[in-house]
Amino acid sequence: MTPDKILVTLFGLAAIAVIVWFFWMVKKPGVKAALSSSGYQELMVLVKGGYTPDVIVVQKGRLVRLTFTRHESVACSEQVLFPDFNRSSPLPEGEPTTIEFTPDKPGEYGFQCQMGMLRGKLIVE
Ligand SMILES: [Cu+2]
Repeated sequence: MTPDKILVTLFGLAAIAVIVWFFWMVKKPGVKAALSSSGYQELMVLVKGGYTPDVIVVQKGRLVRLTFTRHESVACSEQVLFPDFNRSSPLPEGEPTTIEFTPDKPGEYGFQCQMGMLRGKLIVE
């Protein structure tokens, strides 16, 4: 191999390493819900091909109020479920829909569409 071929190969391997690191090793930090003046932890979630943000960070022991707005008509996302908190709600297209609950234990809890294809994570600190 000529030096420039070796260089290209090394560069390629480095690029692969970076891609692997970026997609599998980096933990998404998540978006913290904002504390409102009335003591709620509030966050807006956009529903379109997934949940944005899909990692939500809240504090335990305070009421959480998540407002989902669905900007698509595909059936997949027409419901959102929080199985660990016994909450679910239909999400009519274009209508902000609020889900409220109070997490009392720290941990990671999933939320999803009714088929489990769209997924998000709630981190309770
Ligand atoms: Cu779905």
